[in-house]
Amino acid sequence: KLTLPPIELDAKEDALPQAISNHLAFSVGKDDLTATNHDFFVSVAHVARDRMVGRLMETMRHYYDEDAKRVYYFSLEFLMGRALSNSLDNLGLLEETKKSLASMGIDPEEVFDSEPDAGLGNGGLGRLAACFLDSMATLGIPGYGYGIRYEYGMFYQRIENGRQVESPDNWLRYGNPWEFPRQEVLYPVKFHGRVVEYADEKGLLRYHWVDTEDLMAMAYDNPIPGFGGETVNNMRLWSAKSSHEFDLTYFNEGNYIKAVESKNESENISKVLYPDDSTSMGRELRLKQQYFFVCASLQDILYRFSKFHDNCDLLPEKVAIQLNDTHPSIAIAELMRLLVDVRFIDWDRAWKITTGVFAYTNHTLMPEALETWPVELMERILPRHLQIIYEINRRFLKDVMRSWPGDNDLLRRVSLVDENPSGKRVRMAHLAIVGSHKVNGVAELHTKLMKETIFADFDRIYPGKIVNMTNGVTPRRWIKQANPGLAGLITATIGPEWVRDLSRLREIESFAQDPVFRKDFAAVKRANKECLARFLRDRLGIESSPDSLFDVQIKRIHEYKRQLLNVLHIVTAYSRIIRDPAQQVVPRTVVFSGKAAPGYATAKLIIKLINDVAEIVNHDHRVAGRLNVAFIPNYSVSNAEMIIPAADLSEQISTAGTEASGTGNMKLAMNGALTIGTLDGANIEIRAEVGEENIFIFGLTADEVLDFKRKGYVPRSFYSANEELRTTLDMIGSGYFSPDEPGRFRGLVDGLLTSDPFFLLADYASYLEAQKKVESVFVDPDRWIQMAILNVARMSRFSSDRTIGEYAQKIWGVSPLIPPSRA
Ligand code: DL6
Repeated sequence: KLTLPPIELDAKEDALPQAISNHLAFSVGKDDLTATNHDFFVSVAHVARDRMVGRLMETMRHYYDEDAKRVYYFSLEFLMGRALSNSLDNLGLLEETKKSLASMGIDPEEVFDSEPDAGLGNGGLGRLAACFLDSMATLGIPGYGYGIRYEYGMFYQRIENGRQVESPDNWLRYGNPWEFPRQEVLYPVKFHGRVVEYADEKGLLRYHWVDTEDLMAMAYDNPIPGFGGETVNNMRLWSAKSSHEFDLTYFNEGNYIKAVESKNESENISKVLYPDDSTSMGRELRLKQQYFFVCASLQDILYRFSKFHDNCDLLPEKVAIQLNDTHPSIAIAELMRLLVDVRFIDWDRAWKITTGVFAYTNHTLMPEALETWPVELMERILPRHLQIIYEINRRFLKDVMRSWPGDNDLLRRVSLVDENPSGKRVRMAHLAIVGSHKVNGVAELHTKLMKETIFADFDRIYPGKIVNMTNGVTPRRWIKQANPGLAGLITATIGPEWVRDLSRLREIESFAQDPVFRKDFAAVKRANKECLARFLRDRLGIESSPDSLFDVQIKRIHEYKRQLLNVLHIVTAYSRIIRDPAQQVVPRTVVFSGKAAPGYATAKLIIKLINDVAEIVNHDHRVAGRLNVAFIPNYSVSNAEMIIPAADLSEQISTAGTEASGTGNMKLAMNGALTIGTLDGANIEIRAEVGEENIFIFGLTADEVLDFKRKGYVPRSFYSANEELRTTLDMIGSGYFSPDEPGRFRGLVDGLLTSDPFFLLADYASYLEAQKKVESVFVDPDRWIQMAILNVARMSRFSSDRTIGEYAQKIWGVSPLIPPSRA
């Protein structure tokens, strides 16, 4: 038993400048003469981390003392963004820190802005994981994040000559003051090799995975403070380390490059995040990444479990693992391997344990995003896992056969192996469904469609297994931090409790009628718009009036999200102006931001089109500044935090039935933007909450889209029947916006006229109608503000605290556990 002085947990206000100054000297090695803003960021981050460590330890100790059931969120992506102001705010130190920095003559905003975003995710799925970590810590749920510490996160996007140019995101270049490297938390991970069968002493058949190529996974811990700082949870990210520094044979021959080659190769596994969230690329390195983090995480979890328990049957009582999409679903085969091959538990018992532990979240219905792995690839990289998957499949199909005798078509459809003539493939979603006790969609419509379409067979086989967990976002980051003006107004009006309990937001509903509150609300929005207008002017050279309607579409660039439909509206509005420049128009600033997957040519062409249209429209004197188009490069968490509070209109215009949920729609509405959207994803639930009179809905429903697909869709008929649509498409297709290369967008337009898989032409007229309605309301500022206030007041359902509460109760079977000293 050691006797150590207690850790000093609480900062005294006057101690902060001293602590910052100390870290500047002792952690960074600088003084005031040489320190940069980034040096101050590192110093303040260390101060914040110091305040978290004791609480982290206390939280972990409490989980041990209570032998708590833990939740492990397995995700290949955590899109955390910046951590400094979030951590300080959650610890209750933000204002004091700002004051301390200011008292030292340092601009706090510059310090916060010098933190690089932790962009370890593509978009919605990764950011959801980050919101969930915040909510688990805030609610006091024993939740751990497990993922990969990519050396390079989501690529950096520049726009050159209107086109997307990617460069690597070297976010760790200047180190990462938040993480604790755990050199001693190191697990072996095996690949390749072969499987040897042998009989144990009782004559039972056993399996050895031998002649493998091994590497090591090393842990980096990142504290996750909940709001109020009572609970500090942990996110553990793995980095690949070679199991041997260099090959001595080559080294001794003097061939130094060759000697470290294999080290470099194995460390490549955690090098870079795959920058595509819409297709499954089936690349070897990606499968290796998946297995790498899953294998290390399961060893870690079993190690923690085994400190207190030697009976693995108890695992489902103590461990819940949530699979964030199918990306980590190889974990199901790996846990079976650990139980059957390493712990010698018989198959049926092992299977009961495994299915009791895992649950799987599906995030997309798009067939091209559903992961499948070539059997040949899996056999080469994970030969034992392939055998296990075959055995899971054999038993599963036997059960199905018993209930549906003779239905061979059903067997073929639900099999874990797709017997494709071009090569067999393992269907990871099927593995995830069969190996989990619960499967969830992320919005009501999405879950319904999962049950009726892609997973209809499984819904029949396992009634009740597929459930809905509508997504949410954390109000700490997406209101309190991103929009301090609005947060301050809400707190001044109803008190501070809403930050932890978003249902309290309802209380501002009655203030929608209060002229003073309305004025204050409008002033907050105005200030945010001025700030964005300054950014557009200073960074992009675009002059936009804060009086104009700020119309925002910020998300990944994808055909199904229909940025192109937005462009059709812009071009129509533009051609209306140039036809009659003297007419009255509602001034509009249309803002786009988003990245295209580097290999997604059409999405990249859409970016080029947006920029080409912007170039012409913004400089046409007839427009006279009444219509502006801006593409903000490098969409990221930080950029979202700046854009969202300034938005008047939120574009959520995906083809009905394609967007699983959306979370940007929630962030924007919470910040008082009105939604123009289709009946897709969570838009439907947003409409139900805010009321249909406070949202602009248009377009085909998911059923109507299906109907069109069944009966045949002729996009050209919409072109022929609508003169404005014809003018718009002809302008784009004939090179009006691309005089240097008139045929640049011909293919894009022809695609719409001939196939239009996302029904832009079918929805064009009703989209324009909805936009007209938007303008008719916007010219009545009082009415607009009232609607915006009602949106904010009625968005409480979309807090990720509510979502996590539902997961905890209905899937994980865990409850909050606050350390006694902080309860
Ligand atoms: O569930 C989070 C988020 C949803 O809100 C989006 O609608 C959905 O597109 C997104 N999916 C992905 C990648 N999908 N896969 N695989 O980010 O998830």
